[in-house]
Amino acid sequence: MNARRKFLQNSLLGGLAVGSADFWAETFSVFDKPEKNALPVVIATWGPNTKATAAAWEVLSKGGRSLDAVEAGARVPEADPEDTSVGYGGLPDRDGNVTLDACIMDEFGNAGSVSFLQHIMHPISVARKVMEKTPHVMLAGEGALQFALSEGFKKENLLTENARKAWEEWKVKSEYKPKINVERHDTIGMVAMDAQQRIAGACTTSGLAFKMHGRVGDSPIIGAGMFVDNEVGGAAATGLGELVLRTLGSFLVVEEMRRGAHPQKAVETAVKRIARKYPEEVKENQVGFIALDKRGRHGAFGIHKGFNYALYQRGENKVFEAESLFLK
Ligand code: SD4
Repeated sequence: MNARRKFLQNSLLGGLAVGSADFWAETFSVFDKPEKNALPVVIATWGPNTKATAAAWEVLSKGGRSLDAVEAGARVPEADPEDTSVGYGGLPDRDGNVTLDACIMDEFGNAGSVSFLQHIMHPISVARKVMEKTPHVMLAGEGALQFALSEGFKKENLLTENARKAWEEWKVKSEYKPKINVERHDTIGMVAMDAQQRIAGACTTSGLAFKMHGRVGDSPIIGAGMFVDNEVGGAAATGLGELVLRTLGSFLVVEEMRRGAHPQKAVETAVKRIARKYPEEVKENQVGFIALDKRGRHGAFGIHKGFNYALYQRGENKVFEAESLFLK
């Protein structure tokens, strides 16, 4: 709905006091008009995900729907055995099980998610089925697996030889302490807006390497690992999920944009919130956010240097280094 129509509707409803701060925030934080040539657009966490943004662009450039684009994009690292943080080839938990988390949202605010899912290469597609075919938002563990099998997904061994070796090496000391530059945080979080200005998001991961069996991170939690509101924009997170879960980071980013913040300011606010609340934990842990607003503007920010992202817009698929809170 464009801003003027919404304004009229709200005036007719008469319930809001015109002129109050709330009224203006609700009505005019809706950025109806995209910037010049800003559509379509897709943004994803981490540089290697240019392959994923290219797959999403395939859909978007043909006039396709953003939901199909983010699903197609997320499936790329899920099937890539070289990607040790997502799907097939993902590093296992401390007992040697590859357990996967994913979520997806469409332009209507529908959401689907799976957590602690094993043996299925494409959790993002299972999450989409949860959204479209069940009355629920999230399925976990055995139940998610049963549902996937009933939908025709194949049961597979996702532990590659390389991942198994890495696990064997880790077992020698069995030390678990997530650290920047040790974990390869390359969970994919993705937000896309299509030519019809529909916004969708996806997030998929094998979670932290060598985590406790049963641990679920931020990535499948709507509002933590990813959030979309088609009136405003979308956001996704990567890094130490516990920090994002406690602050509901992606939701915070979208709400900041609703209040009128540029996506860059919104992601900075979310990172600063985490740093203020958990000053000790942020010294050694990374979190990064990406965001996209209704006008096609984007933002990205990390706690530490080293967070990068892929952006496909105006026909160009590029990797950018994000700025960070700590400069070293
Ligand atoms: C998690 N946020 O499970 C994810 C980890 C991550 O690349 O980003 N890994 O906490």
